[in-house]
Amino acid sequence: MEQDIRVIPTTGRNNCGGRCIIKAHVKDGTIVRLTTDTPEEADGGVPLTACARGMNYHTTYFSEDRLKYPMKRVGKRGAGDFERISWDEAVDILVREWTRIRDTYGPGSRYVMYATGESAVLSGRAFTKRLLSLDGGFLDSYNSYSSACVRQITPYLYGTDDTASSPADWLNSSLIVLWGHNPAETVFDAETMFYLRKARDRGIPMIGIDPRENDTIRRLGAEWFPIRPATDSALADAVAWVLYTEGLYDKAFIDRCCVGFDREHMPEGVDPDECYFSYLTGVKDGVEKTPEWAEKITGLPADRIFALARRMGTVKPMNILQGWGPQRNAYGEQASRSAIMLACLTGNVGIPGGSACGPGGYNPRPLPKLPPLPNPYGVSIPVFLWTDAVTRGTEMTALDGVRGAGHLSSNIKMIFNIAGNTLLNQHADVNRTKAILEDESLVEFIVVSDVFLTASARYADLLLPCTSFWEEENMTLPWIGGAFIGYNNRVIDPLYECRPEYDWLKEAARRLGLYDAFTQGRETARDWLRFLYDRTREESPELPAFDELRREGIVRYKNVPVRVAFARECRDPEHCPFPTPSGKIEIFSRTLYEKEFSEFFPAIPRYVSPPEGYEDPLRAKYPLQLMGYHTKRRCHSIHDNNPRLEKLDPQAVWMNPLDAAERGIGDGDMAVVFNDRGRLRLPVRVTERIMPGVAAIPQGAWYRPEADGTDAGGNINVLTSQRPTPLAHGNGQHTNLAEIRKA
Ligand SMILES: Nc1nc2c(c(=O)[nH]1)N[C@H]1C(S)=C(S)[C@@H](COP(=O)(O)OP(=O)(O)OC[C@H]3O[C@@H](n4cnc5c(=O)[nH]c(N)nc54)[C@H](O)[C@@H]3O)O[C@H]1N2
Ligand SMILES: Nc1nc2c(c(=O)[nH]1)N[C@H]1C(S)=C(S)[C@@H](COP(=O)(O)OP(=O)(O)OC[C@H]3O[C@@H](n4cnc5c(=O)[nH]c(N)nc54)[C@H](O)[C@@H]3O)O[C@H]1N2
Ligand SMILES: [Mo]
Repeated sequence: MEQDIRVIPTTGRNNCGGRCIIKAHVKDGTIVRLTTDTPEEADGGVPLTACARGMNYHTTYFSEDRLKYPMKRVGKRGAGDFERISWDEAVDILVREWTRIRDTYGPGSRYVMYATGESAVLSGRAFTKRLLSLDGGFLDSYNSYSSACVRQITPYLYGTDDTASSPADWLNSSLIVLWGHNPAETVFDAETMFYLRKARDRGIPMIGIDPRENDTIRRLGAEWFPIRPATDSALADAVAWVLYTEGLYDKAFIDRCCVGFDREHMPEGVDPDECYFSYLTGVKDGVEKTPEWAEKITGLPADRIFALARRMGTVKPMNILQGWGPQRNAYGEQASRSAIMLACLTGNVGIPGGSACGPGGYNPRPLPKLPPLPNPYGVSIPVFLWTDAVTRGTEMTALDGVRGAGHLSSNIKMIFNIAGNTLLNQHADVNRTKAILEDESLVEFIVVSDVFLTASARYADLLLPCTSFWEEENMTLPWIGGAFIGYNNRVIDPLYECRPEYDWLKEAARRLGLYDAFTQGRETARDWLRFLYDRTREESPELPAFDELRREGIVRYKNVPVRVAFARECRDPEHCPFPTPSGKIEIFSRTLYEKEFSEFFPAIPRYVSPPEGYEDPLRAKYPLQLMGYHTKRRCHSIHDNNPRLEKLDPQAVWMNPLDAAERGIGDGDMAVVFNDRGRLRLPVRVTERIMPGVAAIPQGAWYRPEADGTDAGGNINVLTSQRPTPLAHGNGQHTNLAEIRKA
C-alpha cells in the first residue's frame, strides 16, 4: 500500500504570516494525508510547522464550491448572474475591453487591486502589471492594508523602516512588551512564536497591552494591560511623563542619539517649547500628561500606569514588540511613533535584548524576486484610496497621497482583481463600495480571477477560475523576515477548467502583439522560477541547485548572523549617523513641523484624539468602540467557507459582561451591530477577555447580505470607515463606533 504513495513537498502561500511546510501524501492523483515540518527535520533551524489552517488547505481548496470555468456577467453588476463561456471567448472579451478602455480614457484608467491570495514570488497580480506596463502603463498603488502607517512614519524617526533585530536576540531581553501583538494567531513568521515560547520558558517576564486579552497573552502567560483602542499614545505619554518627572529615563542615550525630547536638543529656529518634554509638562496647553490624565482616556487605572512606567524605566534591556493592530487605527501613525519614542526614552535602541520598534521583519540574505517593469504612466495612489480614485480620481492631488504626477489623468475605469477580496470584503465601508461598483458608468469593466465566488467575485464582469497552489508551481518567501526559500510543487493536476493567470495573460499578450516582450521566452511558471532562483544563486553560491530546491521543497540559509538593529548608529552617531536630516533619531520632526497639515498631525509622537475614538461626541449615539482582529480560523477571508476551521473561533462579537448585561444580552444570543454605515447580525460572545466599552469582531468573514441589507456573515467592514489616516493615507479599520442590540 505505502509504496503507491508519493510524498510531494510544498509550502503554504496564504498571506497569513506563516509559510508552513506541507507534505502531501498522494495516491492515484489524490491527496490522502498531509504532514508538516518537525524540529528534527528543521535541522537546527526554526521549524516551519503548519497550524490547523495549513493542515486544512486541501479541505478548503478542494471544495465543491470551486469556480470551474470562465464566465461573463449577464445581469446587473453584483447580482451574481453569470453565463459560462470558453477560455477563447474570455480572452477575446478581455482584450476588447482592455484596448477600448485604454483608447478611450488612457492607460492610467486601468488599476490592479491590492491582493494577497497568491503570496508568492509569481502572482497573477504582478504579471498583470507587467503586461499593462508593456501596453502604456496603469495606475499603480503603494502602501498595504497591513502596515501603511508604521512603514510611512518610521522613516521620519530613523530615516529607514528597516528597524528589526533578529528574533534570536529577543532571548537577551529582561522584559518583553507585546503591544497590540498577537502572533499566537497572526504568526508573524515562524520565528516569532518559536522565540517567544523559548523566552517564556527561560522565565523572561512579558506584558501584553491590548483591549483584548488575546491568545498570545494567554498562551505566554503575559500580564494583561487592557487599554481602549486607539489610545496607545496617551498611555505612552503618561509613561513618558513618569519617566521624565522621576528621572528614570536614559539621559545619556537621548543626549547622544535623539533630537526633540528636550529644549536643549531642538532644531535651530524652532521654538524650543515645541519639544516633547514641554508637551508632557503642559508648557503650552497647561495639561500635565500624568497617569491620572491618561486613565481617563485609556481606561487603564493610574496606579497601573505608574507601575508600568517604573518597570519600563528600570528593567533593561526591554524589548517592545509592537504588532500592527495599534497602527490600523484612525491615527495609526501616532501609535507606531509612541512605541519608538518609549524605546528611545528608555535607551533600549541598539542594544542586545532591546528593540527599535517599527515594522519588524529582517531578511539577512538575498531572496528571489520578480522585478517589475517600468510603468510608463508612472503615477500611484495609496491602496486604501482606490474607491476615491474611482469617484474623484482626477481631483486627487499630492494631499491625497498621489505620487508621480500632480493629479490623475483619469478616474479608474477598469479593475483587475486577481486573487484578492479587497474589491469588497476586505476594503472598508462595504455599502459605500457596493454603491460605487454597482454604478456601471464609473468602473466600466472588472476582471476577477479567484478560486471561489467571493463577495468581490460577484462584482466581476469577467470571472476567471484560477488554479490553487496545489495545482501549479511557485516559490514562497518568508512573510516579512527570515532566510529561506520554499517551493510549491504541483501536487495534483489543475481542477476543472481552472488556469493560472499567466496562461490567459500570455494569450492576451499574443493578441496585443506583446507575447515575446511579456514572456521573454519563458513559457511556464517553472521557467520563470528557475531564472529568478538562478539569479539569486549567483549572489549566494551556497544555495543548492534549482532542482534540489524542487525536490526538497525548502532551502534554509545556514549561519545567519544575529542582528541588533542600529547597534553602530547608537554607539557612535557621530561617525554612523542615522539617515535622517539631522543624523539623529528625530523625536521632533522638522519635516513634519513644516508640513501644511501640522495642526492635526503633530511634529512629536503625542496622543491625538481620533475621529470615532473614545473621546468623539458621536459616542452619545454609538457608545461602543468596535475593533477588528485577525483570527486563527481564517487568513483574511480565506477558509471562511471551510466548516472544519470554524470551531477554532466561531464568528461572534466579543462583549464585556457589563456591556452585555446593560443591553440584556447573554452569551450566545444573536445581536445586531450597527452604525450609520451599516448593520450586521451575529452571535455574541460574552467574555471578560475584552475591556468594558469595547467590542471586537474578527475581520475577514464573508459578506452575506440579506434582503434588507443586514449582513448575516458578520463582516466587520460593513461598519468600518473609508476615512484615511492623516499622513500615510492608510486604513484605520480598527477605529469605529457602533451600538449593539439583541436581535
Ligand atoms: N491567522 C491569521 N494570521 C494572519 C492573518 C490572518 O488573516 N489570519 N493576516 C496576516 C496579515 S496580512 C497581517 S497584516 C497580520 C496582521 O497582524 P496585526 O495587525 O498585528 O493583527 P491584528 O489582529 O489586527 O492586531 C494585533 C493585536 O492588536 C490588538 N489591537 C487592535 N487595535 C489596538 C489598539 O488600538 N491598541 C492596542 N494596544 N492593541 C490593539 C488586537 O486586539 C490584536 O490582539 O497578520 C497576519 N497573520
Ligand atoms: N476590517 C478590516 N479589514 C481588513 C483588515 C483588518 O484588520 N480589518 N486587514 C487588512 C489586511 S492587513 C489585508 S492584508 C487585507 C487582505 O485582503 P485580501 O488580500 O483581499 O485577502 P483575502 O481576503 O485573503 O483574499 C484573498 C483572495 O484570494 C483568493 N485566493 C486564494 N488562493 C488563491 C489562488 O491560488 N489563486 C487565486 N486567483 N485566488 C486565490 C481567495 O479566494 C480570496 O478571495 O485585508 C485588509 N482588510
Ligand atoms: Mo495584511
